[in-house]
Amino acid sequence: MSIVQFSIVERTRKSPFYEATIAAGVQGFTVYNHMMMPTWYESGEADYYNIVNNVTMWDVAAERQVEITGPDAHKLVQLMTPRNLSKTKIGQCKYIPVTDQNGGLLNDPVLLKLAENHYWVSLADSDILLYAQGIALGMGLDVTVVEPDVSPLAIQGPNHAPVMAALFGEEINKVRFFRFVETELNGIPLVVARSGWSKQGGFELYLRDGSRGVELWNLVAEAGAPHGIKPATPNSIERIESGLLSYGNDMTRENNPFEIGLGSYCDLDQEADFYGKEALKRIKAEGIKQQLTGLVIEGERLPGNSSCWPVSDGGAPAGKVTSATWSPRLEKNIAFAMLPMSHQELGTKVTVHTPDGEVGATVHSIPFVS
Ligand code: THG
Repeated sequence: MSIVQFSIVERTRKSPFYEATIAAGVQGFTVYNHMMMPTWYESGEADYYNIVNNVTMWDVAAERQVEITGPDAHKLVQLMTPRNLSKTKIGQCKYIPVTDQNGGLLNDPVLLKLAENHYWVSLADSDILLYAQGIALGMGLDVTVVEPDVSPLAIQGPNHAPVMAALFGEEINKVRFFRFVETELNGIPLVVARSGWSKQGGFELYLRDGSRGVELWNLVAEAGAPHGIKPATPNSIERIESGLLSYGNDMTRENNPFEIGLGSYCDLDQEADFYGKEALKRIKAEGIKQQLTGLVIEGERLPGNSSCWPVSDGGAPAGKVTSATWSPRLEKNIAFAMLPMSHQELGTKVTVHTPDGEVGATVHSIPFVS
């Protein structure tokens, strides 16, 4: 039992749903975008079963938004990502790798287009507000870059539809994947998108008035109660099984989009300019040296959700594990690992150096469960 304590003071912010999550029995937090984010309720595995078997509600307010408005808003957003945004429609979400001048990944957010020259960039954990503001200042762009009072609450799981219908009416379930509508609930202003960081289906409710967080949480909990809704969080078991990547774990500034399987989101031939265009063209021409792949790790159930273990082959270093978990559905230890191109073939055998000793592992495709 560790006796280390983290001091949480004002600069580590609390979510508008914070009090509600405490009342709901949250047991763990992480810090994400300078905000406390819940990480588990009953246990990682019990939460996982609630997500994959029924329906859950998640405080993901820490997925903070960068709001970009003004005549040059589109230009600024496009400068930040290799994804081609020229055909993005109002009411559409897009998953956008954000790259620097070297093609290094700075974040992997979801972009929402609210109007012409009005965007939200829904962040993973890194300081993109300052990056966007820096580009705007340096380039003399006519934009406003702010963090708005917007906090997502996710409803995830196969049984999400009746909960959504109870809240918003049947029509809401016609919203397509990665599309959103602007609406309200008892006068609480919301953006409602079919999206979320699981592959179990569901929506995200972007709360546009932080003073009404507990009220929104309670409305969802009440509407969900007859359907057995449970509080949960972004869950590492579900997301590793499903192949969803975590910025800061499975990718950092040291990685380019091709290495982590996001090459299909990069249009290097588009007319528009973006940071990293020349670097990514060079990287693509030269070919990548390593790639994120799946691993099935032998032996007993691994302790907790761990990562960053060295990988070797015949005594020589051969990359590292970036995320690992026990998979209840496969009854195996599964992981993502950054391995050299020489070790990408499915079925390749390697050795993983866990804190409990060396174990064998086999290269596997991502996702593990689909
Ligand atoms: N929702 C919102 N903000 C977020 C996340 C989210 N910010 C942080 C983090 N998650 C960003 N990362 C991801 C990674 C994957 C997806 C969404 C956000 C995702 N990908 C789909 C997939 O892999 O199937 C589809 C992407 C596409 O085809 O465009 O959903 O979850 N608000």
